Amino acid sequence: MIVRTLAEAEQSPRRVVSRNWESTRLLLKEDNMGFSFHITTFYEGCEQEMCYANHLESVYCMEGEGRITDLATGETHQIRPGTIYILDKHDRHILRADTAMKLACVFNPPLTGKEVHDETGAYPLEEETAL
Ligand code: 9YT
Repeated sequence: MIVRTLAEAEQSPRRVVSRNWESTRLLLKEDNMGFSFHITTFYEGCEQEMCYANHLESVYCMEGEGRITDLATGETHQIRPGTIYILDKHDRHILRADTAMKLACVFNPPLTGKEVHDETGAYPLEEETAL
């Protein structure tokens, strides 16, 4: 069994800070669960294009409001607490945070913890990542 707290993980390298967001990776590949689990904050006003070509991702909104645009269809969906979006087709999308949004994210395969978005908005798989 593994027990940890967000507060302690935030004080460790599991917390990564990017330009538009920060994320604490509570579960990573090294934990051997087959998925990773993250608490991610997208900062107010930010707009980020992403396409996880190598991963499936589910994102549950706990706090804040924003919008997600599916770039395949042009459709935009409102995101608010209680909404989950599920990128089951490696969907290329833009996330906009109208207020700071606190999100719980699950990735399959799990992230290793070293990932930052590449130029396509994806996270390369470990094998493809030059360290
Ligand atoms: C909402 C979203 O795409 N989150 C991605 C996870 C986060 N950026 C992380 O932990 O890398």
